[in-house]
Amino acid sequence: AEMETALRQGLQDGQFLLYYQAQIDDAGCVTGAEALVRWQHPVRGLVCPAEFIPPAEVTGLILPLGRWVLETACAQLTAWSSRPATAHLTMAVNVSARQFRQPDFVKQVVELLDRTGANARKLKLELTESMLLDNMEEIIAKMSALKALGVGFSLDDFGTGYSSLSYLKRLPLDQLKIDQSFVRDVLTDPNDAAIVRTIVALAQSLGLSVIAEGVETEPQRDFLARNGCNAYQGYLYSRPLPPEQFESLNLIGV
Ligand code: G
Ligand code: G
Ligand code: MN
Ligand code: NA
Repeated sequence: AEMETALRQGLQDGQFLLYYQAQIDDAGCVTGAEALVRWQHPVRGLVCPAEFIPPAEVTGLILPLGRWVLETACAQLTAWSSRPATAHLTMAVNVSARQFRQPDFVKQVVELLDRTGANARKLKLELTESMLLDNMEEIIAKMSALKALGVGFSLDDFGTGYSSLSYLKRLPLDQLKIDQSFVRDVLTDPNDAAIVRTIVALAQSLGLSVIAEGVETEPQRDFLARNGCNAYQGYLYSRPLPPEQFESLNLIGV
């Protein structure tokens, strides 16, 4: 209850902010960013999402918070579009289960794309496996409606849940995102190496791109590249950064 009050107050007082983590292509260029929410609490300091996303989900405050995240990320996308150095950047936004299940979620996205003037083709929504398990028809309908506008979909934390091939085939996805738990020990744990190869093969057979998260070292990146990964995200390239610092990265090439 204390947390709920604090979250409510935080939303009212504008205590939330977005950090941006670079996404890198095979050539080493920054192609876009993942927006990651932070809570700048007046007393607690900078609070990580692991601490406040779960209670925000339980209390339903994830709905106004999620709307704020999407709107802020879209406004940033529009700002980037207007400058040559950043015009090519895409924006990945995490969407929580409860947020996506709202009956009017598609309408909300349409309205905020309108309001911010963001290019839908540069917006990518990150969904997780667990949230896609029930009500398949409704999920596909929502995803298809957004896809028709140009919005892309990436399946986050991939490999940590359970997705059958036939099930994945039905979803209008664009990308699988290899969970960082598999990337961490990919060079020393043969099981993780096998999982990574399997995810890449799965993505290829479904015609999807594949991004690895949590890439921290050059050898990890090389392993991933050798095994058919197309894109990378992790501390090797950049930590999640406030917008001004993100914009001062070398956005053209590494
Ligand atoms: O930001 P960090 O790098 O600590 O992310 C921790 C977790 O919080 C990740 O699982 C990420 O998906 C989640 N997360 C970060 N930002 C958002 C957000 O805006 N919305 C939702 N639903 N989850 C987020
Ligand atoms: O949405 P998701 O749960 O995937 O969020 C990514 C999380 O991983 C965030 O908490 C982000 O800060 C963290 N992260 C991003 N890159 C790295 C990395 O290279 N190493 C580690 N350990 N964590 C990372
Ligand atoms: Mn994510
Ligand atoms: Na993830």
